[in-house]
Amino acid sequence: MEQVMQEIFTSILNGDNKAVPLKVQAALDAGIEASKILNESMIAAMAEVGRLFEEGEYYVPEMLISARSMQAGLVVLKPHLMQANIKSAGSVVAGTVKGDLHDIGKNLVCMMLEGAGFEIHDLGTDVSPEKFVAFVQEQGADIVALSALLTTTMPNMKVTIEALRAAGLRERVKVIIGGAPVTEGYAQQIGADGYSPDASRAVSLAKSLVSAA
Ligand code: B1M
Repeated sequence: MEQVMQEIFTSILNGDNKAVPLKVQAALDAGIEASKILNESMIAAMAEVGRLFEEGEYYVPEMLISARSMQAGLVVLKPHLMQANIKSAGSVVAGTVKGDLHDIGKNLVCMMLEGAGFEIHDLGTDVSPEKFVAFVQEQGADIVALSALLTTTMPNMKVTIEALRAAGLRERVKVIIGGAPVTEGYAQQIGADGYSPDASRAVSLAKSLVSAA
């Protein structure tokens, strides 16, 4: 790994939210592609944070400060991840499902969709099925994008889809899901319209669903 990439990785592990944006900028200045910085340094660092947590070397506070430093780096990276796109590709209401506070992956998905021309309404984290339903009812959307990082909160994706159905809105929107524990099989099982393993493939998925509608 180039030295600056290694330094970003280490700064995220250390939760150094002053160093991370500076080093991300240095990597960009050195001509390293934004997607390479994201995947090979930043997302890789968060995976390592998860491993250290599993092994009992990191606790929740360490995970949290690493997450904050990752978010600080994403601020610098954002304009470089987004491609200019003038016409609206469709509207998306996004959120991390009820009970779940993880938002880095969801934020990345929103960022990439926005960059691809979608209009984004980000409801944040811990979003109840009722809140998604109310948004679709009041403002409408082409796509409902649900993220979950915990096996215990994944079932709330199903509950959200059922709430949309109960409100008579299911046929009006496409539902896409993702997040580390989520799989294609789970998406089929709960009746989602699509699953994406990462933020860039969420863009192609969203585009294909909107154009097929
Ligand atoms: Co927590 N956490 N966490 N955590 N956390 C995980 C998820 C965990 C795997 C760690 C571990 O044990 N190895 C584990 C879950 C175990 C499980 O359920 N199987 C875990 C746990 C247990 C917990 C707590 C329960 C810990 C506790 O309190 N004892 C607690 C739960 C709090 C809650 O939500 N109610 C908790 C808390 C936290 C923090 C708040 C400290 C912090 C989150 C801060 C934040 O997000 N603002 C945190 C963090 C940082 C992590 C890890 C280390 C990193 C997550 C991350 O940001 N990854 C994580 C370990 C890991 O994932 N390996 C872990 C980087 C991000 C870019 O990836 O979010 O996967 P990800 O997004 C990807 C794809 O999944 C996909 O695109 C993105 C990349 O392109 N994607 C989508 C995501 N959403 C999508 C939606 C789509 C499509 C694609 O369409 C709509």
